Amino acid sequence: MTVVRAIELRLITLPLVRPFRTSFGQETEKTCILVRAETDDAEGWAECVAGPDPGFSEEFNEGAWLLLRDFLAPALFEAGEVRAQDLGDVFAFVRGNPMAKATLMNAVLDAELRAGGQALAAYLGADKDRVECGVSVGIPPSTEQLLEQVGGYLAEGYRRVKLKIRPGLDVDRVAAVREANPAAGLSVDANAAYSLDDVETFRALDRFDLLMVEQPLHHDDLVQHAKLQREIRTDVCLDESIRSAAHADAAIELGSCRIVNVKQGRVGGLPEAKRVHDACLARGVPVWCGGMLETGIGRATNLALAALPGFVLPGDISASGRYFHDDITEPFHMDPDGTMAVPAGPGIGVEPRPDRLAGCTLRTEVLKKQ
Ligand code: SMG
Ligand code: MG
Repeated sequence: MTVVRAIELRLITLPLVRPFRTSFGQETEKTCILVRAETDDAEGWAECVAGPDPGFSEEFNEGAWLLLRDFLAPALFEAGEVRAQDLGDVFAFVRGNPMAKATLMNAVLDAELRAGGQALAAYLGADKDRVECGVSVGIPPSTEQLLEQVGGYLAEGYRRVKLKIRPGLDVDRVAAVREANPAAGLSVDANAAYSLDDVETFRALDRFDLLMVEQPLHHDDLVQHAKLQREIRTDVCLDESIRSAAHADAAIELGSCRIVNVKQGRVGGLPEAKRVHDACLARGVPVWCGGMLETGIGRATNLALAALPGFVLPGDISASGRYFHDDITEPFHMDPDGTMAVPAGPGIGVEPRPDRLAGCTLRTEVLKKQ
């Protein structure tokens, strides 16, 4: 148990190495909130996975900032002596907003683990010290650029390449990538851009031996996905639709997917992410760790999560250099065998570099316990 004395909110922005286009928008910078929690014993860091716009989910930076400042941080101060694992209850009076809740929870957990000298991966129950890396490729303007990017990533050693698709930029592009890379582990992610009227598109994708098709239909759907999964051979993987372990249970029960993408921010923090993992492991459903173009802070968190035993597929965990020329932490590197080391130091095992942090900060606000 510890008392949180202060919370620092910080909005940061870093240019991306290349624009990242999905079916719902494009990002050229990574702009996100970092939280630093100061307890009696230590300080902890966490990154909010929301972006500038409510495109992936209803959460976005400015909304998350207000929620953290006006509701979650005051509730945390009011709670007095806390453990990170109890914060789900402390924050239960706020409906939804899992990404904002996860951020504060993770910052307190990081402080707690640093004070106790325990690594996050060990705390979560990890059984590996390296994880398999995959890479997610945005939708580039041309097929030639797509082939060049995919070829480059495969040459670097990535064990799986995920192609973002949207209606009209799907079957032909996947065909070209498959033809050029017959043996590569390939998947696609539609970010909810299709409907059941598009079943022929997914039947056409069945030809390419994809590892999975991720979130093809509506972001809040389970029933239509179950219908689609019955119509196609490729495994459906759900991302946006899985917001809790209860959703994972329901999706498996309904047959909505055969694989689950776990993002701690999307499900409201590491404890719930572990429950999603446990639910899937118990039912023999493979999971993998999703990504939200995180800086080194969020990447360290993801690496610890991905080290749990049920994470049996390569995650959207790539080297820092795939996203940023100059990350805010020491950069994460991938070995040529396509794996990355899980941080072993206390907590998430990394901190922001102070000079770099100052250089990319747009705004800071410090909230103090009265
Ligand atoms: O972190 O490498 C990464 C990006 C992984 O494709 C990725 N994330 O739907 O899975 C997903 C998307 C959401 C990010 S939108 C900015
Ligand atoms: Mg996705």
